[in-house]
Amino acid sequence: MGLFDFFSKQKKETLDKGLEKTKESMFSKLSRIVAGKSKVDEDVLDDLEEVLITSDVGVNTTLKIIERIEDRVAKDKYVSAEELNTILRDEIAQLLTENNTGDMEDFSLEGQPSPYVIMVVGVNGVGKTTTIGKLANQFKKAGKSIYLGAADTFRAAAVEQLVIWGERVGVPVVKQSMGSDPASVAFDTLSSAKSNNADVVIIDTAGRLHNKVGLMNELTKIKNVMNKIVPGAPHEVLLVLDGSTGQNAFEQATQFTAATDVTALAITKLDGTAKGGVVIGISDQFKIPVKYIGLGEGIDDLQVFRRKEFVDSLFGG
Ligand SMILES: Nc1nc2c(ncn2[C@@H]2O[C@H](COP(=O)(O)OP(=O)(O)OP(=O)(O)O)[C@@H](O)[C@H]2O)c(=O)[nH]1
Ligand SMILES: [Mg+2]
Repeated sequence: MGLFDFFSKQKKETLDKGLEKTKESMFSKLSRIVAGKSKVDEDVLDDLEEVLITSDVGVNTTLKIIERIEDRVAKDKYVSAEELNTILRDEIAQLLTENNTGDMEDFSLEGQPSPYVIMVVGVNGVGKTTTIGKLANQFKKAGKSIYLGAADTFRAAAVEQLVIWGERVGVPVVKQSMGSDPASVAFDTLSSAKSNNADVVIIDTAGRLHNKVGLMNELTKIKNVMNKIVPGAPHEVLLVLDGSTGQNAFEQATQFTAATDVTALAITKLDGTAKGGVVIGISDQFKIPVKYIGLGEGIDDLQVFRRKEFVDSLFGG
């Protein structure tokens, strides 16, 4: 087995293991609804609707999927119950593509401006800092030079946590004292990155969500400062959502997309939850690409989202 095969096998294992709970839950429910049935009929579709909703796909997206399957059943006249899994997989993969959540590019940053600036946002505890550490690790492995900016100045521990990740990955972290202006930290980080010809900058932000106006003002201020140093920055506003919170993640996405222009999503903590269906629903409701998924606390437990791999892993390849 070549090195490449070894790594792709390892990645598949991480994905399968991470999605295990969602898969088990969905799979067993699906098996139950088709058990003893020969074809996909109204009853099966009613049950399927319930399965998708209880798997946190969300009501709107579930109805969309059911409608598509209904159309397909109507067209094909007879669809056997065994085919349900395949059809479901096709329709979900198709839906993800239509929602801009296709296969995301890797960490090569081809054709991207340099430094490529990523601002990471999201409420407390969703996994922002951890995701930044994991991302920095992957960019570094891809041969990129990186600067991290500790613009979550709200808690001393937040700065400390990013510094620890910086040491672990071996990348510089720009910081100021606790309570300092986040925009000023962003300024310093981009300035250092620019004068050192860095390829990537990732900025951590505080997850406070007192109110939409306050959040919007703060994020706008950080963005304006970035744009002054690196025109066009931030190139990516990455919203981190905790997948294990299910419907709550939808709520957070609503609030953040109203406060700022979110360009990409990272959905974390898919391991240890049966709510992995949120990835499908959130992609469909917000039409923002799901770029990364978090599958554990370890440094290698972050993957670039690939729709086919995801769907295959969820429904058994
Ligand atoms: N199981 C699992 N845990 C994760 C994942 N991502 C993050 N965590 C854990 O979630 C907890 C919170 O992560 P942080 O990265 O500190 O979250 P944060 O958004 O930076 O939080 P604040 O700085 O408080 O706003 C930590 O214990 C992480 O190890 C994941 O994909 N899977
Ligand atoms: Mg943090």
